[in-house]
Amino acid sequence: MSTEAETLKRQAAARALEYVRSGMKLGLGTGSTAKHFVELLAERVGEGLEVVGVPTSEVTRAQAESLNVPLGTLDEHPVLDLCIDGADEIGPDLTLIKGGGGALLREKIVASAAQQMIVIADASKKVDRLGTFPLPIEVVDFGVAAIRRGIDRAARAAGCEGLLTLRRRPDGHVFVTDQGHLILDAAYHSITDPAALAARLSEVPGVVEHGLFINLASRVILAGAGGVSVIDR
Ligand code: ABF
Repeated sequence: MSTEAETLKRQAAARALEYVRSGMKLGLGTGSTAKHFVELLAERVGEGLEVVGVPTSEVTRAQAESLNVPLGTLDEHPVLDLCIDGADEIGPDLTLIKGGGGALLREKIVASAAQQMIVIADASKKVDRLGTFPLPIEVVDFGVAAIRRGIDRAARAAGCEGLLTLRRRPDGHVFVTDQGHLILDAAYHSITDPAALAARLSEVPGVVEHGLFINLASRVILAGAGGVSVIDR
């Protein structure tokens, strides 16, 4: 990732910090943009800001712990004030594809528990139609061949067709999520009706969660060459 892209991500993260107030309970996202946010948040905590973070992944937990950001669990804080997270694609109506980092299940649970979800991203993530980024689908580790067939049927009913690839780690081992599941990345290329696809996928036995986030993000902060913009749903 280029230095310019990292600068943009940090700018988006810095703007999101403006919405954080002392006393808030915060969902902490996963990914390189969310990582910038946690770093900047930690600086403010060092200056006296009082917040409790609920991380969306073990990676974010480790980062926040190492920076002395106070953490809690969703069981302790089932209602969060704000969740700040990145995204892989941001489409019309702030519908998202998430899960490129493999944390979609916890990300969706945490975002759903928050009164507001703010997405931070560089402007390249904004698209007119979702689907160029493969849609991550988290599945259980049982009967994966049958689950694949179920996903294919469900996707076709929603007008989508594409190859499902079992996600692997860079070392070749199968990628296992923080919750012990597998991820199939679906190359649909163009998702014309995200809500229909989301509903169909959720009905497939063995699908734990999918990376379509619908009606969850209420605000997107995008940083691009022309500056930072805020889009509200
Ligand atoms: C998480 O991080 C994910 O849901 C999404 O897959 C990813 C975005 O990563 P980055 O900020 O590194 O582009 O929020």
